Amino acid sequence: MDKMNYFLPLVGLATLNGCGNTVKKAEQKKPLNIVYIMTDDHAQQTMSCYDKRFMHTPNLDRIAAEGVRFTNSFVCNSLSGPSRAALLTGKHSHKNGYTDNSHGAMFDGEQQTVQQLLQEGGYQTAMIGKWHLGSTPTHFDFWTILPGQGDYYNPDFITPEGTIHKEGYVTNIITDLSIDWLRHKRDTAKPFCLFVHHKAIHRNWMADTCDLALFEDRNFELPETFWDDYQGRLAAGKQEMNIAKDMTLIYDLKMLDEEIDDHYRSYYVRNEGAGGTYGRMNVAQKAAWDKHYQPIIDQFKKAKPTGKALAEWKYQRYMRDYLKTVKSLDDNVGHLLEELQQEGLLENTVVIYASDQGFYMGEHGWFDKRFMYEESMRTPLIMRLPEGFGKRGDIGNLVQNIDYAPTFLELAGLPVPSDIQGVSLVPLLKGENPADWRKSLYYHFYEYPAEHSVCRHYGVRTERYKLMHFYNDIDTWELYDLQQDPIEMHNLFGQPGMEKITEELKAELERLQIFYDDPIRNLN
Ligand code: SGN
Ligand code: CA
Repeated sequence: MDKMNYFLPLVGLATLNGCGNTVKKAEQKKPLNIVYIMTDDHAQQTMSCYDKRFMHTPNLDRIAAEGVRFTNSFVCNSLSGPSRAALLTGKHSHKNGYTDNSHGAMFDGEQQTVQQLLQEGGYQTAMIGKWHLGSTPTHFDFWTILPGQGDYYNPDFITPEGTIHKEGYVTNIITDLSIDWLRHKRDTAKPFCLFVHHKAIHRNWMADTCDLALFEDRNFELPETFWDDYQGRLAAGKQEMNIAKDMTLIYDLKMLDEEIDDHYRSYYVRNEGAGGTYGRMNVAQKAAWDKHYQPIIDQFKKAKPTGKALAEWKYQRYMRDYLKTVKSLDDNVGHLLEELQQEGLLENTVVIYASDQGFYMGEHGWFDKRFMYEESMRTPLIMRLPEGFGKRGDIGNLVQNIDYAPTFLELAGLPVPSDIQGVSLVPLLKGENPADWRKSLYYHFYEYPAEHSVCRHYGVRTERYKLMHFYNDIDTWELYDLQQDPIEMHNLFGQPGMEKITEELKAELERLQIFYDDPIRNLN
């Protein structure tokens, strides 16, 4: 690809040539910057540019309106660390070595990464926010990261100089740190790639105190699959991420009371170390929190819902807390866009917004992610594009998070090494429709046995079908026709009439496993 295609002309600049004549630097181009904003567990159902049912997200919508919205954007392994490793390497989990979040997992930062290639190509690189890869970040000129999952309130951050503590709400702080880096810390002579990685909207969905009152008057319709009984889907029935059964009253839903039982209570109330999500708040924050939640706790104790009523009550509380947390995120994305605009950076910066994976907002009765089913294999992906990129509106091609690294490299005018497994999205951003674009995606989830008990599985997704194989302590296959059954309730595997498509999809799955060189394959 000709790198000059993606660089913007520097207008009106004049210089002296070797003979002392003034020449217009018509050929000189201004390199593109990249701002990659990633949230955690952000369901595209709760972005109004994707889905208008729940809330309005004007700032996220602005990114899509001034650029593109990918309507078929997926991850390769729906979990934080693996998704981040895929982002940084452009490779599937088995190739970058980071297959799950299990305790002690360490990303090998010595391997080839996109930030390393950008840095070697003259870019400044910065990483701010959730890192979640165990090891110390490599090849960033600047980094300030949350330890592990980080905290919503008064978070600590790890920096090359040691751990620092910040008072306040994490989404505001990550935005402030990013703006501070843009304004004061970067070398303005160089192009940059800034990774802004939010903690929000991760469990336990804690909003900023200023947003607590939002959505309290709303009653959300239950998703049509809320009461799913998982018939014909063994692995789906074994999970432990069910709102009715597994969502906790204190830790998840903030019903802090002596009479309420919750084995996760200490994760909420302890006041030292990471994770005491309520316990680590300061006096003013706790006062605002209690003022909001105490009347809800009182009401809950009075009503004492049980059975189906309790499940529905939990769903409403979950939705409200989650959406409040998104509100702050959307506001902060707005602040960052404003900053880029005011600094005159928007004209040569590509702003990308994605999540580390999708999330269940009650579909199949669930919260969390992990499964290759649509809600969690999908991830939002929108990009604000400067002039010079022809495409606006929707892009429907099948894309995956392994494609981000090669996209960044091509935006920077740098070559894409042949061992990168993803494909640059730049041709799509230019409005091209490459005839040889991929027709299927590969997925592999490994973290089992583990929290939420989602069995290991791999699979293939084409535009119309999905074939999944759950393996390890079970051996089951699932097949969906996404055109007929977009909510994936009818497992067609083994049904009469499905023989031919099953055979084709199995062949395609094997082709992908060989193509991507996954050592775990052919498990029949
Ligand atoms: C934590 C959460 C889980 C979540 C994982 C992975 N439990 O362990 O609910 O699935 O993170 O999430 S909690 O009790 O600590 O909230 S990921 O996005 O980081 O992969
Ligand atoms: Ca996540």
